[in-house]
Amino acid sequence: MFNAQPKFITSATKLEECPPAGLPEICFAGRSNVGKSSLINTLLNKKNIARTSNVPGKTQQMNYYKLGEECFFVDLPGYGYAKVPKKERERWGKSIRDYLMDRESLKLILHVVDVRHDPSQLDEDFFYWMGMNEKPFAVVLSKADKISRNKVNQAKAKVRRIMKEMNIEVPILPYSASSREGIDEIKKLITEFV
Ligand SMILES: Nc1nc2c(ncn2[C@@H]2O[C@H](COP(=O)(O)OP(=O)(O)O)[C@@H](O)[C@H]2O)c(=O)[nH]1
Ligand SMILES: [Mg+2]
Repeated sequence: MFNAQPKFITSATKLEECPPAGLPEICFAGRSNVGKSSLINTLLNKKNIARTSNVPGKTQQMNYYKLGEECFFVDLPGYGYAKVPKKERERWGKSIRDYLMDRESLKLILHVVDVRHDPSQLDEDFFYWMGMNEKPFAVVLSKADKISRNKVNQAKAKVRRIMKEMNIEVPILPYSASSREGIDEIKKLITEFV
């Protein structure tokens, strides 16, 4: 699957604009700038198929990538970027919610959190909401190269604690785009869900 030549398919601003449902989908969610697009590039061994940037909030659409005839990767718009006008944010919020709740071919949600920061209120709301709705999801702790192993383990324990309070048990996977640490575990998880 990961060896297939990936292709950019389309950008959708709402559920109705997504390609016809069929192939299993894996989506990448999380705040702006946490490394969602980088994760897609790293998984696909591409420098820049998914647009990465230093300018948070730039990816405002659901971007579809097709891996051979096997599955879609969907890069979701990042949330929590204050400089985006409120109306805009509300519109994406609704689009993302509709997508997450109603997209029948969605098999796994990878929620990306920057390992250096505690999950925000929005992250926690997201965990809770995914748990309540029994959605298949996992947490990816990105940028693990930026702090010590010890700190990474602490961050992982903290997220596990937050989840436990919500009665949620999901994989929590530290990873780094620059060292590729953790990438095999993420690939394995994706393969299990596709
Ligand atoms: N050091 C390091 N930088 C990363 C990692 N992942 C992403 N970045 C950087 O973080 C910034 C935001 O990444 P991007 O993938 O565009 O985030 P997105 O907004 O969530 O899609 C970019 O400058 C990336 O190069 C990582 O694992 N390690
Ligand atoms: Mg992005």
